Amino acid sequence: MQDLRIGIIGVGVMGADHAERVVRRISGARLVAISDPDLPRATALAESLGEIRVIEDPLALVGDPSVDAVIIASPGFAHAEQLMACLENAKPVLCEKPLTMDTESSLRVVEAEHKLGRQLIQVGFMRRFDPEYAALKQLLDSGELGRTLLLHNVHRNKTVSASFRSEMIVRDSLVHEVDVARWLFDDEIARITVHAPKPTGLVAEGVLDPQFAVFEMASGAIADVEVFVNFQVGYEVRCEAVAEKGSATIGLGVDVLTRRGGQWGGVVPEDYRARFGTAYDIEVQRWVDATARGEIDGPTAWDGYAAAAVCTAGVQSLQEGRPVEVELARKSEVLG
Ligand code: ISE
Repeated sequence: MQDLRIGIIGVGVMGADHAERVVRRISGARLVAISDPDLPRATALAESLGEIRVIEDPLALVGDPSVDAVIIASPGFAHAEQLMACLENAKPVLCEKPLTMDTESSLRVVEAEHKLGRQLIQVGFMRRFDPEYAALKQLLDSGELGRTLLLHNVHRNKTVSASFRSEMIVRDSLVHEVDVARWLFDDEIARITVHAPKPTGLVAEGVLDPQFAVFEMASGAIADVEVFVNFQVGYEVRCEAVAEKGSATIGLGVDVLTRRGGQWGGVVPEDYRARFGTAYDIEVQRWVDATARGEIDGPTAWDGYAAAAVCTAGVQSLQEGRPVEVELARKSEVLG
């Protein structure tokens, strides 16, 4: 079996992390090309990782015959065009979240893939591959705790760049918990309310951080999420599921407890690369293995579309200060 020849579009923080991952930790795959508008950055990365081509135009990378499959790690606004190019060239693609920035373009991507009659798109909702989340999902699905009624989620970043505005907190950060809730409950989110509590004074005027979201699932279950992207301390992601006969919590960060200098404690990871490093490794390895079989093995384009629809309603809720119904096409009508 030939190695899968991978091209990566966008080598900022996440794309560079994936490039290193593919080169050093993933079997059955080889990084052959990268593309980024910041040419010096792309060139430096390519040189540091070995014999990797830099292809300036991302669409040329997709069409290049030396590339079998693509990882998209460019900013969300570029995804729609790049995903369409992957579909036109029949190239399997692992696309970082969000699938696209709005519901309409996400639905167009779902429809275009459906027309091809073959699933080529997997969305990078990496929490599904984190061993703790996977164990939580297995426990809830086993029915041991009875039916799951509530989810309490916490999602905190140490800091984000100054360009990260209120809407991005919904589309770029909260979107992870949108997927977690849909996945753990195996249900759609019918209604979303995003509250803007008193904002931290440590961000620019007008940025609504933290945010507190409530998802009402179609079945009536509820999930709440605190998203706080300028928490200052470090990266913290937790989820507690409350079920009929018990609760289960993951992400407590109690890996190694130390005692020294009259104090005890552990380490709060700096960012998602540290916290979800294993999840990313598992995600990419499983995507590579599934691609070799002509399949995908993770969140689908539909999952990306559903998350985009929830986030669109979430942004509206944040702006209008009221609960907003999620408008989702009927899956059976779109996918037959
Ligand atoms: C970033 O894009 C991620 O995906 C991280 O997991 C999330 O914590 C962060 O808020 C996003 O900006």
